Amino acid sequence: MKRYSAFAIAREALRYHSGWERAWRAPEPKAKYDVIIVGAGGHGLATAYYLGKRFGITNVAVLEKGWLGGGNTGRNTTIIRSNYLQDPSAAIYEKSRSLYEELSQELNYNVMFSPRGVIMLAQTQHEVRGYLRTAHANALQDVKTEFIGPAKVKELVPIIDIDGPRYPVLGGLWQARGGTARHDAVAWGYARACSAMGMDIIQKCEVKAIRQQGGKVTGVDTTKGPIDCDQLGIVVAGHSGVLAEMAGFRLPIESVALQALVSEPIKPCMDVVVMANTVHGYMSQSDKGEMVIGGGTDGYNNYTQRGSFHHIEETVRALIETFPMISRLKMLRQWGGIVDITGDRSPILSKTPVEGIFINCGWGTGGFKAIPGSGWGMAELIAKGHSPLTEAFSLDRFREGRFIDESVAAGVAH
Ligand code: FAD
Ligand code: PYC
Repeated sequence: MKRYSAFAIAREALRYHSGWERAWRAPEPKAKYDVIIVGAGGHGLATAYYLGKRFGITNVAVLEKGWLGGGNTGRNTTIIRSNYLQDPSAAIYEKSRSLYEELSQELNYNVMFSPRGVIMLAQTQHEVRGYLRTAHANALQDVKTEFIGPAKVKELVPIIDIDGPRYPVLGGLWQARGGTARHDAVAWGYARACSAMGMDIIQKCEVKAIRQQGGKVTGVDTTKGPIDCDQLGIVVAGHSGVLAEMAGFRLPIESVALQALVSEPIKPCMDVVVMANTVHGYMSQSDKGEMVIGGGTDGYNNYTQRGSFHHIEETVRALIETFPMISRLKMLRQWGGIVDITGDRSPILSKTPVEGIFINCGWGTGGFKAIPGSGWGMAELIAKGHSPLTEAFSLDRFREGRFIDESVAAGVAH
């Protein structure tokens, strides 16, 4: 893989950009791999990357039914933060946030990590108490957050209406090193690095069945034919239940649509990320100037990558209460993704009842921020059979009642 650098740009400028190579290869599948990962979203690609990088396991295929990054990874509002409540969550989300700090250098690919700061607004007394509790927990976990008052919120976000008609801003949970990154670039950067290690990323290759013998996985049947493997990672977000059914077990998970929209581009007006969880909206401004807006999940299970219409109206109406200026903006595009939600709003990173099959899912409305940390831990789980980062997130917790309740930190209305 040729390194991207200022020197490379200058060199290619002089030879009419004829020397750039494909970012990743487009191979046909081999008959067998040591590890197959199903799903070329951020989590699947990061898992493959750290398998190679940390454990030298490179006979790996990542199978993707569509195009890589075309699932939730390329559809989210890119918010990165680690202000969760419980210790196992703080560990994996903060590991992830810290990996984001260096990810562009690590992958030699600009993922445009922008630690511009994230505020979760407190607009009810209940939220004030919840976020104060989180700030105290984060202090013990060495996650840098603080509870700030309304004056400081106004200073950070001049366009906000602190005295909103229904829900005045009472303060907020502020994480100064939270922020955003370019979602496609995260997938593309990991894909390029995986391909450079010799891994095969195979797009338009849908897994249709999972084969096993004597309780152990032996391979998958795909739209490009059968492929054998010793180990299988299922990393398919909203389709996790479908793949689990192929393997013969059930997951405590629901799939629903979550949607987002962007406005026309405007001049810079807000240089932090704001989540207003009581009124069900969150907003940041993209580098192009568009206001990036998201709302709550659909109230019923579905597999549409669109979301229900009334949500657009509700999200915009809610945000206008807190940001009156957006009432004058035209909205340009809207889309949805299928998110995989567990009862305790925490992910599942786990072995499964089938030997050799591992599952990484349940990131729900909040897994973009977790991509590097999840890949780091999941690779260790597959390579070594256990990982301190993933231990608490095993499937057993649902049987044993060890829930990791993150319904406040999840932030998005479910
Ligand atoms: P995906 O990116 O969905 O990848 C799974 C892949 O599996 C897909 O590409 C799919 O095509 C493939 N697949 C499925 N079935 C098969 C099969 N049978 N064979 C082969 N391939 C298959 N998180 C945040 O942290 N911050 C946010 O601001 C944020 N905002 C969001 C806003 C929206 C509108 C949405 C929808 C989500 C948001 N999220 C956010 C959540 C985040 O996007 C997801 O948690 C994360 O992207 C999940 O990544 P993934 O790799 O697990 O899944
Ligand atoms: O998890 O921070 C988050 C988030 C914001 C919008 C959707 N998810």
